[in-house]
Amino acid sequence: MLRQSWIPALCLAVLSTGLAAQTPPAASPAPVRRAPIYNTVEGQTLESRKPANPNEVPAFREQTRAPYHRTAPFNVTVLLDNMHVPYSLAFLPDGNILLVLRLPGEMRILDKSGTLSAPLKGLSALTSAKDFGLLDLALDPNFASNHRIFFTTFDYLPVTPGGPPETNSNTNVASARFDEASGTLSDVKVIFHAYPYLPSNRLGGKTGGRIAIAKDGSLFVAFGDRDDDDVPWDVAQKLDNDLGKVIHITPDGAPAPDNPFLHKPGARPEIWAYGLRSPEGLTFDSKTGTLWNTDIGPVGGDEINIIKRGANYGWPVINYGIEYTKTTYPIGENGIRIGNGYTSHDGMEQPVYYWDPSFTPSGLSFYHGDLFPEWKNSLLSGALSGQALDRLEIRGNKVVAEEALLTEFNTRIRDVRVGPDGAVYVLTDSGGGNPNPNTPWTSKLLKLTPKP
Ligand SMILES: [Ca+2]
Repeated sequence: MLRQSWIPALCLAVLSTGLAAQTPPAASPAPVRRAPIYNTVEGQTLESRKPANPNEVPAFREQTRAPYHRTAPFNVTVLLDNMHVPYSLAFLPDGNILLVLRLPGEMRILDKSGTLSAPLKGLSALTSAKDFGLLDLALDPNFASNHRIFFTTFDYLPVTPGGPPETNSNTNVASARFDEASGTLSDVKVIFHAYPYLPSNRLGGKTGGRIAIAKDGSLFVAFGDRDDDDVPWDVAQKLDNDLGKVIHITPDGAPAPDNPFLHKPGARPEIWAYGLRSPEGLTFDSKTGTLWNTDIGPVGGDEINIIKRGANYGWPVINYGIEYTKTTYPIGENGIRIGNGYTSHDGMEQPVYYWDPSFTPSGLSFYHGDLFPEWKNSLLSGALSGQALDRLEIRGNKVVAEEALLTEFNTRIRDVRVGPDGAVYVLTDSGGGNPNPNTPWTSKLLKLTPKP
């Protein structure tokens, strides 16, 4: 596969103007972190590295290390370059793209000619005295008539000498009316605050925030467990909070009427599913209505799950893999196991698939487009540490083949979306998890189309 060499001159010329408000710092280039070497021998496992814990046995044959399958080469067009941390996008009915930049929390329009707008006004109602960032974005299924958008936000703390100010926050779900003709946002409001609010030292990590909208307009949103301590905490197993959960709410932010724990004493009524660690991908298969999720686990335990009503996905009681190196543990040659080392337990769901060792899956889309016939029924997952767009062929809700794409870019991939034209749009992420003035801004929006 060859990266297409031409980049529309107009696009780049406009980009340098459009991103003027996001002036990149003068930073020395970061060392290139190469993508892992994936095995590309047809039929052999794509993953060639050693498992994190060689003693673990998957629950079924297709649960990990799928065989590689090559599909046809394609063209890659760089639509945007030199961005900081783009996070998500949505395709508007008029053919433009609404783009979200995570920090400093901007939405911009990329129009059909390749012109990127200035940041949309109207979000100041959410920022008040705090700094904030944006995460995912989704259009109401009836956007063409009601112009409603949904997005997730979080407050963040700029790195300041003398320590951060105290604040309490968590991931939020917000809505707004977006008028395409004037490019303005109005009626901007938070419709849901994830519970509990957390002290500042727990902000920034495992925000989750991915949104999947059902055909009835209700929202499923995933939140991470926000844990940044040495010892995994068990909030994901408790129903009195929204951490490590998928919630299900109406467009107004109320618990959906079919939620499983509406009448359970002590349980949050918005919870749909629980036991997740750091869910970074959430998408519907538009044909089957199946809700797919990627959950970043410990080393060798990154998961793909099918999210079901009321189900428990096990974290941190069960998981494949070993914990990230923590200084408070006695660290053996192979690290330490999770909890008591269980990978299965009654009443807890097995992942459909797990990557071993780490892949750090991110944004997720299901492919049913017409441009890539070979990709039909594939789950497309971004990968941060895996530095790939992973194509996972799904048959009977099992992964039967895998193909790591875009590895030649040697960069983290944050999100993937299938356009109305059947092309695949990919956001790369050079920015790391938190604002870092020394990180070069080289994130891109890529468009994948078949070779003619
Ligand atoms: Ca799990």
